[in-house]
Amino acid sequence: MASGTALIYDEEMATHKLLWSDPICDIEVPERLSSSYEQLKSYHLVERCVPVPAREGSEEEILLVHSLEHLEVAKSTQTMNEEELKRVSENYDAFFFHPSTYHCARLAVGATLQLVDAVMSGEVRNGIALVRPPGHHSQRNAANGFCLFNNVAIAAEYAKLKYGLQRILIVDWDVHHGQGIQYIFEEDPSVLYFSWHRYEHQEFWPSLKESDYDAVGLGKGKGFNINLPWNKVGMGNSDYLAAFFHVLLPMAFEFDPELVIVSSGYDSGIGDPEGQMNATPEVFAHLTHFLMQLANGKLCVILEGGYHLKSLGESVCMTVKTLLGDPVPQITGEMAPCLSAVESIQNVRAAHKPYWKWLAYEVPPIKTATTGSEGSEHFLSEHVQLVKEMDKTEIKSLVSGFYADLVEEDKILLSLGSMLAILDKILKKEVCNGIAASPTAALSAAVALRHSVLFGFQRVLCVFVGDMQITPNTEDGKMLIINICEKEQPGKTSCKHYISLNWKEDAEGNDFFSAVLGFILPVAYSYQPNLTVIAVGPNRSLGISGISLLVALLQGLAESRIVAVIEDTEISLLQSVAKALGGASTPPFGIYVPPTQEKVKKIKALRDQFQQEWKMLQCSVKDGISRN
Ligand code: Q9C
Ligand code: ZN
Repeated sequence: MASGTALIYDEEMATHKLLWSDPICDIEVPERLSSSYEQLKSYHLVERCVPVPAREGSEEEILLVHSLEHLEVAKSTQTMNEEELKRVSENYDAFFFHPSTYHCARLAVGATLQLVDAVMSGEVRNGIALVRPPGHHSQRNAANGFCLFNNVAIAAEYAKLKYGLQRILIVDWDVHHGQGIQYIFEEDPSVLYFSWHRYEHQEFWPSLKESDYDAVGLGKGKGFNINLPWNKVGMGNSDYLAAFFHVLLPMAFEFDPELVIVSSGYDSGIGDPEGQMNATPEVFAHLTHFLMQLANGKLCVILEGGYHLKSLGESVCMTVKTLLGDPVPQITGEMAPCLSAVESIQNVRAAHKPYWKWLAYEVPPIKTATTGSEGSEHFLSEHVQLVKEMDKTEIKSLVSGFYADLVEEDKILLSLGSMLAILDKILKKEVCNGIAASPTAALSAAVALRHSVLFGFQRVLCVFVGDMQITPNTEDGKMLIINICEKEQPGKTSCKHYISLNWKEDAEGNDFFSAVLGFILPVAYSYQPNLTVIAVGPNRSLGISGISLLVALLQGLAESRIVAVIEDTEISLLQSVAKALGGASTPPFGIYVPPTQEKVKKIKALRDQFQQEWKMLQCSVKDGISRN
């Protein structure tokens, strides 16, 4: 195995600096580079590394990731005066140009590629490149967040091209989200991108929705983008270690990269004014040590952010010492992750469950999804995950078409949004089931049915209790509706895929068993749905225990995928259904009351009517009906 650690440093890259006053950019100073290097010297680490010279990245290399237009704009700034530089800089979010910026940024790209070459050729085992400007925010056509060219993204493309690599892992431990890297590799399954970042529920820069845990990649790249948002400041050593243990490392080992590149920002370390985190420099020794176990040790560390000079320097030294193979220092602090960190970890694991084998069996069951909408406070528990609300335009676009004209009020639109957000979690298999309160259960159920069929489900079962004011068309067989209501609704006749079951639960006790077991379940099992929608509208003819029993038993179907939609006035019903979805046993029914003669007849009549079509209804041998 190759040995040695490369160190790439060129003081030229300290010439890029801010020429005017700008409180946003003034932390990205040349001393970040020079003082880190001095710190390495003082620990006698420089002399233990293999010096590798930087070079300018070629235009062709930059174009692996960036547009020609972006390259040309950057190139044109070399000869500009201060005023012109300032004007161009204002076109971007948090970037400044200096006449030497273009040259420095090309050196930063070239230094990164030199490191990739040194590691891939086996000249060294691993290494670090100290570069400025940093890269991970920069995008195909834009500078952003102190970054001009995306050094690490270019390095990954370069490694794929030059060494034919098929799996590269990028670990971005900078405290900011490297959205630039995410955008570049979003659809690329050959690059697994992991980033943790200060997020604070989208309050923290760059404040993007796509920095949240549910951005898992697109198309073929689904599952290969991992975002771990920190929703509180003050994350420390144990939070970072927990993130590695429970999110990154298992995925990394399953991915089995051929090369690991670190977007190594140290603004995630203690003392940094941007990050406001608490992790000490030693944690970077541990993180480095973990990553050295992958890709046969081929590890390239590329500097990104880090704005507290002392903390930055110490952390760089910890990283380099570990790359050199020195003993890993003891980690300090109480070894317990904070609640907010565990929540984030749980969310990203659930979001990635469909894509990673190790997670398929590992994820603690988040069984039920709901939104924070009205009523939901009554059934929150540890097994219930709160789903983010959608914004109105998003909901409108999803509801558009058939039912849009029925949505007059904002309240209704929002409740549909909640239901769709929950349904989405179920369809993505992030949760097993969900519960939504709705002012219009029939409309919500109709939208849920249509959405699931559009998603691609071939058979969706809907059990609707109460008056169903809207009845979707069930002719194509992709839906089967069983409407349990007191009286047959005028103008609606039962057919194979729409069955009206007129049933009024007995006031004394519970005779609903006979209908559930004698009719509903046999029909449902004959149908073999991919999803069950259970909805309760106005004038329900069943009690809470009857509906809970239904919910409990219908979990035997559709891999237990159920979405429950319940009128928002029914707080105790909501609570009871949420319990049943969580797996609690059904509440007691009281004294057993046998069904009346009339009801027995009704079930029998329905069985006779439908047992040709739904064969699990058969319970007597007559008329030659059987399996074939
Ligand atoms: N209100 C890196 O660490 N902050 N870049 C912008 C705008 C920009 C950080 C705040 C932070 C950029 C490489
Ligand atoms: Zn940063």
